[in-house]
Amino acid sequence: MNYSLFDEEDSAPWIEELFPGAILLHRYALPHVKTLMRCLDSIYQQSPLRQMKTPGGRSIAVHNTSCGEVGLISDVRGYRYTPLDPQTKAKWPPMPEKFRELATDAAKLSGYSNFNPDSCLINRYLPETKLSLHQDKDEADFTQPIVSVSLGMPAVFVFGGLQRNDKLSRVTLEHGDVLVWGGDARLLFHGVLSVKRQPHPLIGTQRINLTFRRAM
Ligand code: MD6
Ligand code: FE
Repeated sequence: MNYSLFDEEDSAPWIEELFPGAILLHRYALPHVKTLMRCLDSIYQQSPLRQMKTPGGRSIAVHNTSCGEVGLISDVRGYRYTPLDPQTKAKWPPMPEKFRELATDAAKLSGYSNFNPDSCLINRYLPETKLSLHQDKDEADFTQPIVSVSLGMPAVFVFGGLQRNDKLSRVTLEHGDVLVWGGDARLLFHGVLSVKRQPHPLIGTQRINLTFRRAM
């Protein structure tokens, strides 16, 4: 019996439309995971993961950093994109070409042929970490989608409508899944339920989410 037949890198991708404009490319990033992780190591050395403060002054549970021309930050003055990392006071690390390629290829496959990201937000979830329901509306151009890459432990992504209290649907985002979030879905409320401890053989006891955006 050759168990390597079941090597994760071999599982074929498939496409699912969750909502008009929201396309889930199952396992699409699997062939690129090792490269992505190497790039992340180098980004962390330049701009480490950290916990930012909400405008209300509380620590955000998710650790984050950014790469690209601008990065998303949060502090007492609110959420915004900045060209400098407030912690290092230097530019954010450049977006690796491999990151950009993966994001624009996924967007193209989903019908967004002109996606041109200038920012990638990197979120790290440890067990019991969640992300509250929100809309992504700090970007300049809502005709550009957001491309989201999930790595490591699975998480339940919830999404609703244009009002915070609209009915919610759930979908599990697994290691290697790419979610393209554009068109009529671009401004839907969404969040991530508390992540369960389910250590991943390659990524460990964490979930990493990359969101590529056209911010400016
Ligand atoms: C996450 N993702 O998956 C959080 N936002 O950890 C997001 O908040 C998100 O996946 C906009 C578009 C796609 C996303
Ligand atoms: Fe979001």
